Amino acid sequence: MVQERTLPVFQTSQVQISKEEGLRLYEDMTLGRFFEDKCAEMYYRGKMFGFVHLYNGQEAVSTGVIKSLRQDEDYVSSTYRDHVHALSAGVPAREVMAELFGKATGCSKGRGGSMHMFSGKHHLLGGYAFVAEGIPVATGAAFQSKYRREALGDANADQVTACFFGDGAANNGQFFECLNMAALWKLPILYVVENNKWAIGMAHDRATSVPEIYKKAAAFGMAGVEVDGMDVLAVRQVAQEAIARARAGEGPTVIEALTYRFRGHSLADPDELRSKEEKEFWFTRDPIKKLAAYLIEQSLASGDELKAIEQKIQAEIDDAVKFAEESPEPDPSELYRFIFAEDE
Ligand SMILES: Cc1ncc(C[n+]2csc(CCOP(=O)(O)OP(=O)(O)O)c2C)c(N)n1
Ligand SMILES: [Mg+2]
Repeated sequence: MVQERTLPVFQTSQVQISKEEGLRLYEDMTLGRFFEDKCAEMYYRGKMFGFVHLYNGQEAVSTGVIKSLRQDEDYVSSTYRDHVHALSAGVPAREVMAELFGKATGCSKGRGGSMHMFSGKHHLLGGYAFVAEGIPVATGAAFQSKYRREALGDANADQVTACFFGDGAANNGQFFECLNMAALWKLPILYVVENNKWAIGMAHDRATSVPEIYKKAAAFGMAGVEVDGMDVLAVRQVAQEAIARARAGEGPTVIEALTYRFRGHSLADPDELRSKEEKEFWFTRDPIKKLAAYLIEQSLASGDELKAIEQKIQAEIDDAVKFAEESPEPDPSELYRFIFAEDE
């Protein structure tokens, strides 16, 4: 039997969820899953270049947090595993797929690729290829909201920032430096650690002295919570509480979501280091199946309704691939555009 950290128990009776909200969460997670599966297919068919890191298995974290934010107002920052965060934040599948194909219609104008999704319109601050690189950027975004509200008197500047990163990133210096500043200045930010147990081939428990990352928040006098990252309702619950705290000026939260990636580190990884038993343990906790079972059991949705959502999403993804394929390459004469910010 594999030694797994005990997942915190979440009583679904604690949540009241409407049918509409349940289906919205299901749709967003399905979009993330199907999108990534299509990426794998396109990558192996030679349509994408460079490293591509997929998010399969972790969907409950993106959906549970980002769908609790205000779309296009609150801020999101990500890592190189960023396609699904971009989709949850509202970036159209067409633009994410076109970015992966390196096309001019991509959300980063084809300049970024898989690891650098960006959208000013959707307040997506970027995917970042350097481990922990997004943490200071997100902390700065949270600082500007607070500065505009308190120093410049802009009452509308109550945006919250959600900063996503992995367990490996939580051993980097930026994590500790930013936690210190965020707590000191009571910044409106959620540090969402997606603890999927591995940093490429380094097991989390072998790389850190205190594996419970959420406990590190206490050293800064900050709220820290652990959550079952395979349960979207649990993630949503802790995210809503943390967002409410942040918006009320009560400061930041570290959310450690215990989760697992169902595929290798990147599509170039043969994934030979993780044991079969460990993978099985987590596959049985598939967050999408879990939500589907809950919706059906609570009579919030029928199997047919869920199937209809899946078909709609599949059509959206097929359309995204067609759009990406038919889109133009960036014009070489525009090579130096978008290096510095411009209006559009
Ligand atoms: C500063 C830096 N050091 C090393 C790397 C190489 N690297 C890429 S991904 C990765 C593992 C990070 O793992 P984690 O933060 O747990 O995220 P996950 O891949 O599990 O989502 C490493 C070491 C890098 N990209 N940036
Ligand atoms: Mg990891």
